[in-house]
Amino acid sequence: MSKKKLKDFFKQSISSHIKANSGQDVSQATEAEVWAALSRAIIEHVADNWAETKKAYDKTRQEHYLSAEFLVGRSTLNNLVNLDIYDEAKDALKDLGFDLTSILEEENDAALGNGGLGRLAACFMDSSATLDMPVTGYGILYRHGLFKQVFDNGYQVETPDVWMEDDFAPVVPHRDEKQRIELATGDVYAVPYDLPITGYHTDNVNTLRLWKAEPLTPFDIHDFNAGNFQEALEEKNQAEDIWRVLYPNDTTHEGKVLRLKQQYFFASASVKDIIRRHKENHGDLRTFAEFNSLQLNDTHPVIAIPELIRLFMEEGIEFDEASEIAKATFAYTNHTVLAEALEKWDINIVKELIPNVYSVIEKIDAKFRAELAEIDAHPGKIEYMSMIHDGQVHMAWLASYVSYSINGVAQLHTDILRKDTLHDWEDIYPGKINNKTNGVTPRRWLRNTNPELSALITKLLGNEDWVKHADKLEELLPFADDKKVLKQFLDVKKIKKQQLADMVETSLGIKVDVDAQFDIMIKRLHEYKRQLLDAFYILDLYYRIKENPQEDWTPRVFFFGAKAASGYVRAKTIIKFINEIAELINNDSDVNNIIKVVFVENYNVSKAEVLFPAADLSEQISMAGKEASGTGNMKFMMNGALTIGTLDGANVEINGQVGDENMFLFGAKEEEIVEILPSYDPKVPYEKTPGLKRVVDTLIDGTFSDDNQGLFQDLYNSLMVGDWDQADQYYVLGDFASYREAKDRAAVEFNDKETWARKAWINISKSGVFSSDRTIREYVEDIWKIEETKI
Ligand code: 7GP
Repeated sequence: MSKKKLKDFFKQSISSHIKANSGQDVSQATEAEVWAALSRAIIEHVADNWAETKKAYDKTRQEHYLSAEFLVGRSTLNNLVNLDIYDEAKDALKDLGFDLTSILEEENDAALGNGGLGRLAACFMDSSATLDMPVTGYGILYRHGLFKQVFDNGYQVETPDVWMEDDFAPVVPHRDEKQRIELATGDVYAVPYDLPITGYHTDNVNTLRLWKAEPLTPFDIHDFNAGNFQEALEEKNQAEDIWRVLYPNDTTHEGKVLRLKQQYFFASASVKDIIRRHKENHGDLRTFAEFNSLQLNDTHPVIAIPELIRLFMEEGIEFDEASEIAKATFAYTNHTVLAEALEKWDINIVKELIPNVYSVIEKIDAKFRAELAEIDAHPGKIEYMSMIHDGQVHMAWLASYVSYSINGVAQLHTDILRKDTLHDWEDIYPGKINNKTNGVTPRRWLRNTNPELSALITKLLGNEDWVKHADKLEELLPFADDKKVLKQFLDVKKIKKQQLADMVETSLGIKVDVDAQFDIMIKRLHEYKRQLLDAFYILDLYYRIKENPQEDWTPRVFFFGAKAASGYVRAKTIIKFINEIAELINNDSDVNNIIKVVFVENYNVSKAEVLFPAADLSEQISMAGKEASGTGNMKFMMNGALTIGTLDGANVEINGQVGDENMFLFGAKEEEIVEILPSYDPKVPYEKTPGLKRVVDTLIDGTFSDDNQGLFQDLYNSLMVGDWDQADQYYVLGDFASYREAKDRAAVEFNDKETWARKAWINISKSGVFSSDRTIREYVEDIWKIEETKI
């Protein structure tokens, strides 16, 4: 289509969608209505290709990515750039009297995920489509995504995320493809809503299929006519509870049941959908594994395994054959070695909610035990590794047994899975565990969030090929010695810092100096990630500046963004502690012209898009061995920030790319931690590291107030009281001295702008391997065995 035709198409399509939706002329429409109409126009624009893509994929071997989370964020800008129709849409809107940039601001984030694992799934969707790979995502269309965080007197308060109250225009329902889901509490329908996933400069349009639950009957007419309105709606409410909220609080029995219900609901609906398509396209169920593979994104969808076997048995296939098909179909990704994240379900909950599925799990368990007995495995080992023991169903073990592939998400993480978390599986099934180091999509995280840096890169490389072939970024390396280019990079960085500064000033009323070093830590709040270590550093720095105000301190702004799980009290205490430190520092005129602390409220994908490009220093400071990979580390690197980090997760691989001289490494290594912890006494660094006692004691000496709730005392105790496996189990005090040395050094080095820019430039040049395109190619070749299927 010519540019003129495209623009006319958008004008016409947007106008008629608005008319159809509101009965009004486009000139009367609100910006939110225009955004919705634009979303529909995009769907209209891709509809034919979308249908054709589905057809093409149905003829070939396909991958199905099952995930309880897809943290997609906004879609519209991404679609416009991918489809190469940004300018036409912009011009069309201009003619209609609207400004595209402000229309795009109307889009709410689809926050259908918590953090790393969910955002990774979204990046994988983008890369799969871009590479023309037959991959379909399956998840849940949560009515309320991850909670909205507000701060009240520095405390995190959770409020509902009302992102789709006015409907969600970018998805289309397929009611004819609904599935009936069998639950002991009453069957429900699963209705699919499809989000088109465009790829960068390709005609293929992939699908993210998100399920909503509906009651079998809309309401009970007899109850209603009898005046029992509540009762009449009970079935409807029960069904809607299933998709009401991402991760209901599962500390109660009811919460646990609901969560298992969600998992089974979307796993069953997806498996049924995949079986339906297979039968329609290939007829014979026995060829299922030849044409389909299902990737389990952590343990949440693992219940799909017994469900698939159960459905095959319903079709007359014997258990043994059905389970062999399952073994050739499923692959499992592990995203964390934290013990509490390896999901287990009480037998009774599973039995009561999905009795027919439970009996299949029993069969799998028996088969597994028999197979292990045959190879003379130790009975104790068999018991430990079995799916059902200690009154619980062990989802990670179920996945590990049945899946033909188990993968970790960075080399170090995979090594730890092999030698530790899953070492029994590695013994018995050597080769099953493999590594797929994470990646991030350079479309969203560089091209679209940092158009200024992208333009510079494109100018230097002569074209935009790097957006699809991120390895080409390496050709930027020679410019590391080009002073003019480094100056241009610094100019871009300043623009991005100004944009963040503006956001912070508007939303929080805090003014920051864009010439200061922007030191940013954004990720979920967890003790192992050690936001507390950063907080202690900042507080220590505050005291040092107070003592020596005339020293030549580098101006710095410390940014945080983090949500804590609503039931995770200690994480919420850390948020309060940081907010207290921010209050103290930002209001102290002795220091607030040198340092400031900004805790960005309600950190989400859209805020991340402003934060990553503005960073000078990227905080990746987890205790070594705990962060499976990290993906924020990669987004910072691509945008030219230097990493301060431990040798953990993918930091190890970043270090492999840029070398020690282009990042700030500190802290105990994973193999050292293993040696140190058994005899570690946090009181030793507490007493011996100058300045450390002073900051730790602020938790109990009245410097800060938690309104007498004992929260800070508990945080203090977590560091200082108990044996090695209780006190400071994330080695915050142990690593403090080394962290302070590294961060002080990073502050001094920042003053040499050109050297800093050179190092940042090397980081950008070396970031290509962290494109999720590379990751997806590895999944495709080693696990999925699917082929590029271009329409
Ligand atoms: C995260 C890991 O913590 C992070 O290191 C990794 O980069 C990311 O997955 C993607 O692989 N894990 C989770 O989000 C997670 O385990 C628990 O969620 C349900």
